[in-house]
Amino acid sequence: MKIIFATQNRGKVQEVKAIFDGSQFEIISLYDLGNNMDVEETGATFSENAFLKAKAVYDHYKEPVLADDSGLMIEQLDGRPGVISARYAGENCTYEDNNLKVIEELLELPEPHKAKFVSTAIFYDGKNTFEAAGELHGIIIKEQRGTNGFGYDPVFIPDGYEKTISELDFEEKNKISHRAKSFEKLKEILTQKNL
Ligand code: ITT
Repeated sequence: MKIIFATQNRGKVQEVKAIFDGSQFEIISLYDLGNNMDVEETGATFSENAFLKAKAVYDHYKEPVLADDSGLMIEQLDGRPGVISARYAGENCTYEDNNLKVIEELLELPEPHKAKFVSTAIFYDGKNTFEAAGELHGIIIKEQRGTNGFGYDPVFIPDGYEKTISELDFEEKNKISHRAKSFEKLKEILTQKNL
């Protein structure tokens, strides 16, 4: 079964394609389709935003769709950046802008800076909606380390590790990440439903 992944984030595409590799589901990204549509994320929750993305892309193609809404939640910042993780330092900001903003906000606060990544993954085919969530717990450090991954990966050390996610290799991140957990669960649901 072909499923369109409703994202403009190449890091997510690489991760989710690897998760579905070898399964009965073939993941096609908006890049593969040459489509740069951007869906406004007006929801108050990860779940609402994931559904908005899935529905917009379904309405366009009338084909089964996957979407992910994800972000970083920092305990000492009352859960920020949260649903606005992608644009925390402002519209059109870079990943580095966001990382520097988070580092600055934590500067005066005592360590450890506990945080978690969360992902809500959604499948939508115009009839069925299936949803699964995943989390990865860790701490935020005051410098950016490593070059792999994307987003806040250079400032996040998962619990049980000494390296940031950007210092881990792709396969390691894709074993432990919030997105790996949510999409593994969703893959399981889709397999059981025999869609
Ligand atoms: P799409 O909406 O097109 O899928 P996006 O990057 O805008 O792409 P989100 O709206 O879900 O995705 O925002 C997620 C942001 O949260 C992302 O841009 C990163 O800043 C951060 N984030 C999510 N998952 C991450 C991960 O695995 N590693 C690092 N940062 C992550």
